[in-house]
Amino acid sequence: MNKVDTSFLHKDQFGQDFLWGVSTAAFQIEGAHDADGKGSSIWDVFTSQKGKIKNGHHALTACDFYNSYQNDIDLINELNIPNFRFSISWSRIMPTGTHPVNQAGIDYYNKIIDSLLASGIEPWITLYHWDLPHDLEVKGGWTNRESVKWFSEYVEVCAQNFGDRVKNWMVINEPSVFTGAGYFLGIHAPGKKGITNYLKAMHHVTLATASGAKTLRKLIPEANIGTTFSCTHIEPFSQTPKDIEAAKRVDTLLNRTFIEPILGLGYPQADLPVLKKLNNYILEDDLNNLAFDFDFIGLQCYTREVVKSSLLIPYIGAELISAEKRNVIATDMGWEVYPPALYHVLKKFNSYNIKKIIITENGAAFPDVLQNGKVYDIKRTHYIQDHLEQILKAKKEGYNVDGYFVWSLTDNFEWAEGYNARFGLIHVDFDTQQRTIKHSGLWFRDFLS
Ligand code: GCO
Repeated sequence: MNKVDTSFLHKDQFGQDFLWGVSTAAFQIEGAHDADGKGSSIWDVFTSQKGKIKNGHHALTACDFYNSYQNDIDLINELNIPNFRFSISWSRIMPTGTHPVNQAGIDYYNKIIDSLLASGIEPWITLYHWDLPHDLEVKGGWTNRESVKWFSEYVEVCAQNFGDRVKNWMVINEPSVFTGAGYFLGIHAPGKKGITNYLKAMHHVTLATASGAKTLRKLIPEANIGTTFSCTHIEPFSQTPKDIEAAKRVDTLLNRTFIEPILGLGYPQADLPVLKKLNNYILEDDLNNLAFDFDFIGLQCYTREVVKSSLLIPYIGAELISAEKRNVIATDMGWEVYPPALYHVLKKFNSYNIKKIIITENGAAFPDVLQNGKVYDIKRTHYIQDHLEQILKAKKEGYNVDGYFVWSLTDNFEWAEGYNARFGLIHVDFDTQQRTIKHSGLWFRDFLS
């Protein structure tokens, strides 16, 4: 394709120091599910269970990044992307989740890091992107308070082996999503359900976030340490007091419950009474061990949710009115395309005392049109452009935002959706592993040139 029109939008408008990147996650791209000593993760087990993943998809191979990483790093370079976010597979580094370390796993990530640096691309590591070692789940996983210790030991191994070259770290990815989906609803790994599992996991993950960050700070004093949160702009379905109150409860759960404790504000129990049940699991010293002074917070905003009061939904008394029911434009994930959500989220999180905010994920799943060896995905291009416009709007109004990472580099394994949702700037033919840069990737390349 020829050079794409980027005249109306260019990276210079965001400032010289604005960070541009692309994000991925180990389980979604690596494949090589048992290569070179890797242990099973909860997602290896969950995807092997019938009926859990749409169309029976699994990630045994995924994008085969484990073997084709150099090719994909070359593609990152071709797209002019200076920062690459990837996660470490805990069970590659520590197959049982605790010592001993698997040196082949360390060697693999050293190759990734060294190849990125040799290509002039800055590595950004996410330490936990949902793939808990299965052997730890057998011991209760995140519902076991020991998980805080297990995680800190794993972080220590990563810091010791990669901290000499990797300066940018994210501790946990989207705690609200993996605890909610994996320990309350049972629709993600490990498939647990119920409020007790959920609240135990919530508290232990929050403790682990601070503990892991402290471990990084101790071992890599100059590191740029952050952690990431899913966040969604929440609006009431109507202006009735019931719907407004319901929207506040959903906002508390989805946007405040995990971030406020690490900012030293404690759990927002006053605005979501069910959180008072956390007191059953909070030990006396815990409240002093929930906070950490992060260098940045990663926000991952894709859409907005519209909320209606509902007595039928326990604990929260609210229901989300889907994009489909509201007859609005949506992505293949069923998420409304609503770019102002990003502006509102930036405005909201600027009200907290946060040093730097980076959009560590934003992107869209739409079907790709393949024609004559090219991939047309103009909807994805427009989605990215429209969200960048919202960032510019926020910046012009004085709100801090310091970077933007597209989700994702290539189409990949989209958890319970399998490969049905394509988020990549680069198309993957999963039968041949052939990569093809999409229109959106070419636009982003020229936007960054
Ligand atoms: C998340 C995860 C990613 C997803 C992406 C699209 O935010 O849920 O970090 O792994 O694949 O967000 O859903």
